[in-house]
Amino acid sequence: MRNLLSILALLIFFGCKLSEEKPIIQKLHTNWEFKSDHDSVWKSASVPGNIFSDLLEHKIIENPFILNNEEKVQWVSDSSWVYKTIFQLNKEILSKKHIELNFEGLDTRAKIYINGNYQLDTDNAFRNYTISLKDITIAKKNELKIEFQPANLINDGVTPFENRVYTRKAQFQYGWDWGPKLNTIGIWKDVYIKAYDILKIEDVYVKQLHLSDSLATISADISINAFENTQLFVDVLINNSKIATHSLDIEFDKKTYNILFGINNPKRWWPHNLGEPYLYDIKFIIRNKKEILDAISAKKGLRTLELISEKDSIGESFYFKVNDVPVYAKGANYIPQNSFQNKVTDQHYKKLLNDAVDANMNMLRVWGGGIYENAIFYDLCDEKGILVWQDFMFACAMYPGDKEFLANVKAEAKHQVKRLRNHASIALWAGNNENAEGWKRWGWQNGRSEDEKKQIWNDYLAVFDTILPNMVEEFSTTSYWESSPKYGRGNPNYKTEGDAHDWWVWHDAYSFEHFEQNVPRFVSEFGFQSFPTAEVINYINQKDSIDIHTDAIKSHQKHSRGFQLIDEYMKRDYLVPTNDEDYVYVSQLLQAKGITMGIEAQRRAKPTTMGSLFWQLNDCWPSISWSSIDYFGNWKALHYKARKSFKNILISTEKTKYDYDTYIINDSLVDVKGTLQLKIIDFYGKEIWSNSEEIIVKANSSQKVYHIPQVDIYKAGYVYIIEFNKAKSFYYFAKPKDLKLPKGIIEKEIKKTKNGFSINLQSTVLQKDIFLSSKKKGHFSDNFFDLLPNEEITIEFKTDAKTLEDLKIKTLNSL
Ligand code: BMA
Repeated sequence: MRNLLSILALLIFFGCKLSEEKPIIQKLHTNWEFKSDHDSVWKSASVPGNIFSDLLEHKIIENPFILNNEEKVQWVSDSSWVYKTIFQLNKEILSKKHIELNFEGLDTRAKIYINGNYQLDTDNAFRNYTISLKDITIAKKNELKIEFQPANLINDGVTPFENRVYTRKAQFQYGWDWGPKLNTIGIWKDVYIKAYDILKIEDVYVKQLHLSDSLATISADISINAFENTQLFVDVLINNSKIATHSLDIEFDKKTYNILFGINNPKRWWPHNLGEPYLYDIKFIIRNKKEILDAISAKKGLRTLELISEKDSIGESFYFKVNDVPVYAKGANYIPQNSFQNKVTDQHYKKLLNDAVDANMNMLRVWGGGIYENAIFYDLCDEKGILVWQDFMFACAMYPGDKEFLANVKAEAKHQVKRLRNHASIALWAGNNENAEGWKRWGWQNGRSEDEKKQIWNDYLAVFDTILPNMVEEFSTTSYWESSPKYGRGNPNYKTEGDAHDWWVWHDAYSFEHFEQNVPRFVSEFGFQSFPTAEVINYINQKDSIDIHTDAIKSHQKHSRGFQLIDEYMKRDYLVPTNDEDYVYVSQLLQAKGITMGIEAQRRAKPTTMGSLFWQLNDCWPSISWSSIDYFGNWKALHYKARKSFKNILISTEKTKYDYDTYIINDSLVDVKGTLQLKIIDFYGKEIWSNSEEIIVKANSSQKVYHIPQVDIYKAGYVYIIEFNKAKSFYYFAKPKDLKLPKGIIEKEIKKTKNGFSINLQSTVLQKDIFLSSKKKGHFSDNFFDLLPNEEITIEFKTDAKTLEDLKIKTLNSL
């Protein structure tokens, strides 16, 4: 029906009868079977998918995400596997002059056979492969067979590195400090037939040549693969209206045709916290007088965007300029959402990226040990106005530099840069994660000869200083950054130049206060772990109640000092609970406290500092990790508190030598006027001191707006409340463990609403870090918040549940 309607619309549009002759696409996702290479029995398989999912489906392995099962399934990655399917080509396809078979992603080293005849070897999960079926006799029924080598294939590479670096696939699957070792093989992306007669469009590059308020000049490079010389037309449509028709002299072979057009009074694309992320729908239809031969469209956001990295009085800047405005980047590092990519649904992408926007994040870094993400990820980032810092997929290692490897990397980079270049959200291509820091600082050079070291560094430069920047330059207009971070924290310049990974806290066990004393220019990683919510813990253990001392939980903590560090830091700031449920709650508060201290110190340092991306947004399996959202999508305390610290208008107070200094950080692009209201109260609501002042906070700035001296006040029992327009902040003068929080009842009233429940809370005393929880699946509009004495607060709980009898309320007061 929809097809019919669009054909009808086109008929009306062209005012003549145009039939559609676009290439025919037939997905090959059915009839798949698999077996290990030494087995004789074939079993049904899902495509796209991977070997673990298929084995799990047939109950040959146990769920590796629960208990200690991960270790039981390691044999899977040591085996060779074969997949096959029988496919039929219908008459229409068979009648076409050109028939090709496309693989969007094979993981990884495989041999492809059609009807028993060898076709192709593959060795890069990040590239696509095409086989022309033109010269192969294609019967109506055909067998496609793919033989995969073991995922853990030991490579006989010339340089002695970790095994993973020799195979171009997701590196985290070999095990990471937040992820299991579940190294997959399989057909992980679409497989399809494409059939056509005269031509197909390969690609369109919609390039913005010039952008002003009155005009955008756009150039479109349309790559066409044609099989005859012919005269055709291209119609250009913007937001479904035809703006131009050009004639094209199409020549045999792969060629690129350039079309220029303009958009008057263009609307710009903005990160969502600064404006509307407006997208133009731009479509190109290639046709002759009778029929449409192919069409391609792109959603295009018009904006200027560049990384500004230039020498200044401090060292070297690192910030992003969007539409000529320096933009403070707020967000997190993103890792793959599952060890098994086939389990990640569109819904997962939508939810996670909504969660990022809800937490006022305007940038995500797609970290280099994962994957180049699916199209939907970038489409949603475009739509939602989230900037993407895109790493190439290289992390924490030195990589080979032989000819074959370099050619493979070059093809991968070309493919990925071209694939993502139309996205308004792409802000940066970065070469790798911590490879340079590791080489210079982590002892990787130990025990190697001078020649060997020279060779390894030259190989590094070949990839990250030559091939990757060249590919980015040749195929896009995006900025390139060689390695994140620019300097390791052993180098004194780490604070004054480029981006930094601030792991003094956590890895080096420095206090959270170190975030305030040492603020780099752009913090592209800093993080702290916490336990996930009860749902995840109970799933790992397959139990009904929280137990964090099981072997299963231990096997889901991948950082060797993880538990010890959480405990050590908790002792510094909190009273350490003895029961597991409370411990989990405080671990989340601890993580949120540390990371928001970092975010706020970094934002106060604007414009010297221009970015805060914490480590890490999400999890790839149920685990104890640095994430702010757990494997099941539940927000930890950090996500709720980061949402406040990332607001466009933030009030933030810092203790200095003699004072408490209050700043207002205004990320919006207008000056903001208002009344600054300040008061200190005790935990029973008695006012100790108050003041107010009219102020103006400059656009896009961080401004010190008030200070009070450190007079002798009752630090354990007072809270400092600062309000400015709708913004509000609470500052405590003592560490949580030293606060004298009163015991007091929280009155609650629960009402059923259309989308769940509304929960009304009040108390006669200050209640710190109220945590609402229920076993019912749902989302609280706020959580881990403070409630002031005699104030009312209403929280919405969005859920499909019909009742809410098990609502639990925890506070720091009640521990
Ligand atoms: C950073 C990342 C990851 C790692 C994380 C936590 O350095 O780049 O490699 O998982 O730290 O240790």
